[in-house]
Amino acid sequence: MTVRSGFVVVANRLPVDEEVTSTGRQWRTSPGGLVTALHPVLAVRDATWVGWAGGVGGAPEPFDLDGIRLHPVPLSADDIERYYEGESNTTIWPLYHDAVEPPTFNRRWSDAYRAVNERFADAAAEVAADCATVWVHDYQLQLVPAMLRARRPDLRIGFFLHIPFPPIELFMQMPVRVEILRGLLGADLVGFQQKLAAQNFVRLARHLLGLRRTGTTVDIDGRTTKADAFPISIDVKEMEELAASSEVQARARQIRAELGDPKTVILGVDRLDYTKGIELRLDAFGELLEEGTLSVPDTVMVQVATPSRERVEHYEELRVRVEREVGRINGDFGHVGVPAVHYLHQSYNRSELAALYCAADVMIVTPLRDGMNLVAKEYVAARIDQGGALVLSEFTGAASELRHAFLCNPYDPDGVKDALVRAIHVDKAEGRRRMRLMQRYLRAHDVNRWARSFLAELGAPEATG
Ligand code: ADQ
Repeated sequence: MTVRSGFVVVANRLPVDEEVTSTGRQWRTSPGGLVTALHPVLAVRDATWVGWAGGVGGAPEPFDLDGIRLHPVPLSADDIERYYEGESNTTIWPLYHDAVEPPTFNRRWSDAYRAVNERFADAAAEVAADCATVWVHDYQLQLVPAMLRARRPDLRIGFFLHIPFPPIELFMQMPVRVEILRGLLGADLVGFQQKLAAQNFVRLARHLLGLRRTGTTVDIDGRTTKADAFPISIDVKEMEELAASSEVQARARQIRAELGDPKTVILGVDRLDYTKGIELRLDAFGELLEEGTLSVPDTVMVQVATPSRERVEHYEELRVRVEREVGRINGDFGHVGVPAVHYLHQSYNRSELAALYCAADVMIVTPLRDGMNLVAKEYVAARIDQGGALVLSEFTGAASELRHAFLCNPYDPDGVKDALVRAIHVDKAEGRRRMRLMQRYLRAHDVNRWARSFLAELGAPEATG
């Protein structure tokens, strides 16, 4: 019999990975991401998480892990290709990120997107108790709120978009624009990373559907949908504790030693994604070496690029371009045993990431567009010594909050170079002042506050237990 919950999270991915061991298969919680963000609110509620468990074809039976009930939704090979790699990551992802790569529109992908969204809505409708709160996440599931409301009008439905929401003129390119907008309007509350995105959304509701709005509330079908900004954050305390541990501090020293104890270590950490501006930062670094403003081995750069969406064409092409550029810079400016750029196409655990953050004098985060960017926040939280400096693109959600970073326009190469040089040479006291102010802000705006404020606004009952 299906166990029904008063609180349901719906996201494309379940927060677990399947591990094959000598004794068989077992599940373990996957680190980072949404699960870290939601754990505090999930742990105290009787919660079910609906999502894809990874893998192709049939889904495992629902199971419990670390106090959360997991309800897997199956995806076939065709679904993965059309709903996930196609509509989600080749149509919606680039379009919502200012079309920095041209989106591709394909009717078969839209059909698969609709069918998979139906499947998620069915699963959520099945596991939600009477009058439960359901929190749907992200761009892969924008049709779910309306589909779920049609099945279960008793539910409180929230939706949070982790990526930017585009201006009207870009959104209007979507062939299925009315359906997507109606899908989102099925929620009682639609949350965005930034105020501007919430405004784009309510303006669009008026423009495309002629709906009446008051402030950021839209009237639809005799009820209302509210849109607002809820900037996501990180578990600040966890990062501070990790950074303070003797293992991480020792590893940070070791990393610097392995890099040849340079004066300046510049660090980039991203998913290998064309929105993250990895190429433009390599170009900026390359030009500074070329001009002699910086030199190896005094200054070295470490670029960690987590493998991502490797079957999507734009991503394959990006990898080739980035690796070619790293090779060129190292060929021109590296020395025997001392490359200018240490490029790591790998995933790391939280401790290694924290050690990298602690080892870096300058963190460089230059997306062309980014909903928030948690790496920037993690770096600031990790600098418990108040050392280091952050170069941050104005086109990230984080830039609205981390005002004491060295902000730059990623479309202006000289501006990026200038911000990097200023960050490298910042006076120690001034650097500490900036770091302290950003840390104070982050401590007051951590992920727990994000989740609680969204749920409070949604009118979810207070958790007990
Ligand atoms: P992402 O585009 O994935 O997230 P980001 O916010 O930077 O981007 O989050 C990346 C996460 O992955 C961070 O927690 C980081 O520590 C981790 N990570 C990065 N590289 C790693 C590596 N090599 N090994 C291990 N972990 C690594 C989307 C949106 C963002 C939004 C988030 C959350 O695109 O704008 O901030 O969701 O809403």
